[in-house]
Amino acid sequence: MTTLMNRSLAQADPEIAAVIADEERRLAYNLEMIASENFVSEAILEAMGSVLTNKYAEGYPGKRYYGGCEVVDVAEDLARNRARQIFGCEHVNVQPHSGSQANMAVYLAALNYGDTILGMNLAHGGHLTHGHPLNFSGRSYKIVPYGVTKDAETIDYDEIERLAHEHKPKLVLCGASAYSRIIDFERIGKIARDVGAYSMADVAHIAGLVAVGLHPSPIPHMDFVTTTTHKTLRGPRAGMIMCREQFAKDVDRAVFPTVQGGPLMHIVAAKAVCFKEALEPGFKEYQQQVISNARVLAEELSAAGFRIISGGTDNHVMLVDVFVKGLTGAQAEKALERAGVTVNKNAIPFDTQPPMKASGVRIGSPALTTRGMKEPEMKVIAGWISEALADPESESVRKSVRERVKALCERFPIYEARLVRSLAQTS
Ligand code: DSN
Repeated sequence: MTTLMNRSLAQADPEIAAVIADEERRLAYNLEMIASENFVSEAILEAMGSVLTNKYAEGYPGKRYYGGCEVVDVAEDLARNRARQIFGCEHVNVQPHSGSQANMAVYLAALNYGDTILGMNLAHGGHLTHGHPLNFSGRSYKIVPYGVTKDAETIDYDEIERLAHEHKPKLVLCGASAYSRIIDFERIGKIARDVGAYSMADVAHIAGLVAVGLHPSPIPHMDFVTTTTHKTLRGPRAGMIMCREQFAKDVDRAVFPTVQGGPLMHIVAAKAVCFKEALEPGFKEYQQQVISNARVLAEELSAAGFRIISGGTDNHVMLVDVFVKGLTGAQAEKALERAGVTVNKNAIPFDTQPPMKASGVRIGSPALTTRGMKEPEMKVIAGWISEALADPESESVRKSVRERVKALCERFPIYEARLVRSLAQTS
């Protein structure tokens, strides 16, 4: 007998089933090049869609406020132990629902409202939660922003040092959402120590590279390290905090009960799966390919006349100045979207355009690399980007690039079985 409890999604809610089928189709036939996005494995999707979503588990393994937590305790311990093994950190909290909540918990653990934070300016590639005036961080703390140099467009470490001595912040923050160069965590950690400040790195973008040693680790140099788990780390959409043992209790208390209530145990379990995948040899090969693909893309776009901020990339992301070709970032984003290439408009350092227009687009290689694309595909795609942006209003150019994008996507399928199933259910 069919009841409220045993129907398929297509039977229970055809509208949402159609949304999911549409999204599966969008992912399958477009080139996902948003630097902060990726595709999780089938195993991670399975963990996220599991019965663990039903469990309340406020507290931590062995010390919960609810009965019946003996099973989910195993999942959280697996996640914590694997994260420690990957990153070599002393303490880890795997409960933050997001990067934003991970950062909020660190601020609450380390600071009082009104304290001074030295953080990277969003307009120069920083993070929203590192002190943007409209974000809780900018509203709760006194923010002193630092940025990149005008000539090299790389982090101005001398400025950080000068500002740290001038403002005596209580926390020095680093980590970026649109920065393509290696970050010198050692130097920033030392600057923080020299002025008696705590230090924190948000490695959300580069966590996967750090996990396999392809970007220097912040762990030895920073008091706190936060990350999301869904970007290069390729796990579920969520956050995590690592810290020195001396801060463990304060961080745990800040996550629960200060910022969050019950953890999302299905997501915690999915993080454990993500970390297990990150410990496998294929994960390092994947990250190496992410970097190689980004490098080739940057070289090809540069050869096509675009300006790559800082001249290139050492990681998975690049910031491309499209204003040199007479387009705003918003126009470029739209033209590429219509041609089947998904990117986001992004301010470039010292941008002359307002944020909703911007002079650049941010492009990343993690998701395409997950599909199995390599250097030859990057060269072809760079050519298509250039073609689509050379004549952004042309319907024939858009159509021609769109068709080639679709054909390439068909050669590198993603979530194929899901797509076939949901198309069958919703057609
Ligand atoms: N919003 C995320 C990004 O796209 O990079 C993190 O700030």
